[in-house]
Amino acid sequence: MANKIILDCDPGHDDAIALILAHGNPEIELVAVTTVHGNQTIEKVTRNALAVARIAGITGVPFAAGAHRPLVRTAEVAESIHGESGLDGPALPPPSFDADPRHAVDLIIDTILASPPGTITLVPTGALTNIALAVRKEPRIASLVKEVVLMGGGYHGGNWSAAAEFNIVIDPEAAHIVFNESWKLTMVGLDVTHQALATPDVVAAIAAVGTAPARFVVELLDFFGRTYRDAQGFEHPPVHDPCAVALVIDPSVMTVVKVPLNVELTGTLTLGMTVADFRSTPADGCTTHAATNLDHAKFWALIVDALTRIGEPPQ
Ligand SMILES: [Ca+2]
Repeated sequence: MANKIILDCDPGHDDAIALILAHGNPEIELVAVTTVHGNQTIEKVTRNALAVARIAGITGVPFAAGAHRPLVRTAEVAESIHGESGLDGPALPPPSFDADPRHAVDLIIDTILASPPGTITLVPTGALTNIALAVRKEPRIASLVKEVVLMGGGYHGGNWSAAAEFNIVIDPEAAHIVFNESWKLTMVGLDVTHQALATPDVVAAIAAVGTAPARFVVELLDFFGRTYRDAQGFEHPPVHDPCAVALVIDPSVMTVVKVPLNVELTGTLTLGMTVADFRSTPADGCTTHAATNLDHAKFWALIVDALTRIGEPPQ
């Protein structure tokens, strides 16, 4: 039986690839897509999500816009990485359907309450604002979801500060709520995603699929590669967000360890740091996990496989 997921995202080049992977992989049933401020404004990332839906041929799945800013902090976007549109590089078609009229928080809650307990996995790949608001509005979802598998954080270091990763540091209070809930949570952080590099052989394998969605991904990776080289000194870009989807598809794609995790809210140098306590065996009540090592070949094979299955969707 396919894993039902709600993808809560801020497309974003790597979010777009996460969406394509979730749609194209038969182990995943995409039951809702929600958007959150982050890589760009909520208006832009929602438009981008709908454009990706059209390119990838995603239909019959509700898409809803969520929080336009963090719980406490001023909104901050990642234009240096994702450009003015949030998805610079390829041409973006107008959407083929409208966003769901509900707020993302309500779509998340409605979807979980309408599903059998333990069947929905939340996959956040942006700031955790919507997820935090959802569990505050409807606390029952904490025990009703199967688990939370999120892209964000990292125990070795940051990318938006020395200590903190972008998704966490732009809304650290929301992340603190989500990391301290009772649900099973797995942090797919920079420790793993910085291994998910789109090397030239990877880009060639995607290009060889030869379809419009594959060309779209190649154009995304071309822009993303340039900004990651210029802004962060990477030779090849780390493609973060599909790693979280890949873990839901196939746990053998990475190593995961149970470890106490928390989010720093008061550090002057370490705000938004995800602190992992590796000193001893976690207590029985520990529900947090961290991904550590990625199988690079297996991960990228999933992306190529998803694109192959998607083929040429009718436009
Ligand atoms: Ca993202």
